[in-house]
Amino acid sequence: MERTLVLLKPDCVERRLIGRILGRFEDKGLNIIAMKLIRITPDLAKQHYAEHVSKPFYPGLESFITAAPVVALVLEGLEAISVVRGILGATSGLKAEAGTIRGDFSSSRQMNLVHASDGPEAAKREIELYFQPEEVLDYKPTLTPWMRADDE
Ligand code: FUP
Repeated sequence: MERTLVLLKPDCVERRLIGRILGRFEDKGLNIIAMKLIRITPDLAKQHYAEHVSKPFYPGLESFITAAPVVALVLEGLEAISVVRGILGATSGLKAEAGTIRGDFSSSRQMNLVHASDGPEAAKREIELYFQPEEVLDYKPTLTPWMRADDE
């Protein structure tokens, strides 16, 4: 099982898309094992986007990500990191395929609605950035035997 950090960004919250986007992850069979509504501070934004801080687009990205609350959550599932990135689609909503979240709901590179970790190291770092260990809940939903075979 893998875990990944997902953010429903300010555009997702402001556009009242939280429920529909969470529904896509639930429909897929991913488990929500942590979740909260928070306001990202400039300091947290710089930590989250450390690799982008020196890039020309960073000031606009920071203004955007701090402009309204976000929903931070941890999703767990088989190959969750790549599965969730697939559900999101390409970074730009203009390039993302129809059927993906960004392909269906976004026409922007910056306002692309959802963030998800891009690999195991990023997932570990980002989950620790947003959640205390006790906020991440270990449980096995009762539907699990109807979502995949025991040996998968
Ligand atoms: P992703 O991994 O899909 O979230 O995308 P990146 O790590 O490449 O980019 C991080 C965020 O920066 C994305 F949400 C979009 C934003 N971005 C811009 O706003 N302008 C750019 O030119 C590139 C990325």
